[in-house]
Amino acid sequence: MPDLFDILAPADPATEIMAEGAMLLRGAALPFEKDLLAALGQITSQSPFRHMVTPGGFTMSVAMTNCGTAGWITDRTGYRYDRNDPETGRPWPAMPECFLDLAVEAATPAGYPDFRPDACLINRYEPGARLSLHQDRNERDFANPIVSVSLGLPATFQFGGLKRNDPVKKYALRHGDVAVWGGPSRLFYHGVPELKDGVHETVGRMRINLTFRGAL
Ligand code: MD6
Ligand code: FE
Repeated sequence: MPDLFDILAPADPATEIMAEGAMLLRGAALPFEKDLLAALGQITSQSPFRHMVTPGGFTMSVAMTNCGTAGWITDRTGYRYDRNDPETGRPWPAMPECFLDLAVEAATPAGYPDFRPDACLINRYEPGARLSLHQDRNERDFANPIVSVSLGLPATFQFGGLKRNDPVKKYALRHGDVAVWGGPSRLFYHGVPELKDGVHETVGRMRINLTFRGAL
């Protein structure tokens, strides 16, 4: 028989609500850690991390690659999804099964059981790298959420609102945390301030972020 505390408490103590439609699942990627890191090595041996250039001409401090049917890219002509890696001229590496399994397993309790990502943008932060406040709006259908997996060094996640100037909340994202993000908060501004230096015992001197999207 549940007591009053069980009824009032969140269903899972490892779950935090960031906003309507946005949820943080602490440690949800930990059971997948070994498989994810092995698959990541396979991906980056085919499509290595690279520092892309923004349409404004700035080289990003975060290094990126992709897997899946489409990959997110930026160059002097703009931001977009492309089926091919512009560095190799070949299709992006396929989405590994463990990536897809984790994305579906995280999206389901967050309220998006039908999410099937076709793209995964992979971000590598070395100490000092940052991602300024932005919206994710290059995807075709905003009905799809984004599933975002943190591995390696911890980072601060800034999470604002629909307007660039809306106040931001801050969340510490640690190894294994998964943020699922959609519905009314799908277009909220967010960013990652400068990564602090450190060494993670399995990932090393970096943070890796996997963001799964429905791009096409
Ligand atoms: C990062 N993430 O965590 C960058 N975008 O390194 C993102 O830009 C992001 O985490 C959309 C939804 C979730 C995210
Ligand atoms: Fe983003």
